[in-house]
Amino acid sequence: MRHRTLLTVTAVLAAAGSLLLAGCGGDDDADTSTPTPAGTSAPATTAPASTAPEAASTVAVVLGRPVEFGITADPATVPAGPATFAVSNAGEILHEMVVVPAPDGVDGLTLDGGEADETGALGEVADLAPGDDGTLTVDLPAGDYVLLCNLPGHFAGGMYTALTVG
Ligand SMILES: [Cu+2]
Repeated sequence: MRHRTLLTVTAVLAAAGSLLLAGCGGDDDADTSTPTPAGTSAPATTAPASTAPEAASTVAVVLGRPVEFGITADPATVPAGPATFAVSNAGEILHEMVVVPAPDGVDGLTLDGGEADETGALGEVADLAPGDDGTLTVDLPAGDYVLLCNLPGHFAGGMYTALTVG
């Protein structure tokens, strides 16, 4: 009789323990399933300071505004020579900025399939997550350029803008 009571108590305690463990397990699952903000995206391309003389022009480039496939450059005309592009992604999806010579304008860059021909590109700030920014410093020969985002569908969606150098 006494033995059975002990067994019963033990069983009850075990059951309670299982419930507690199950409760804890549930909490743990909830905790681990909470997405941790991925702060792991690689730092944006940053040109070495040695390539950025004090006389470099600065062009502010904003991606993802006023529409998601929008891109603006301010100023849109700079003198030939070193220029630093300060690029920020104000949109809600991933974007990039590529500096492409475009002597024949944007139409001369368009490929079948809607992507842009990046031949001769001087550089890029790749894969900017929303809210991120990055810089690129390049030596710009005089000429006509297009700043564009060549992620799939973005260029075809109108994500380019002209830059005149010289
Ligand atoms: Cu884009």
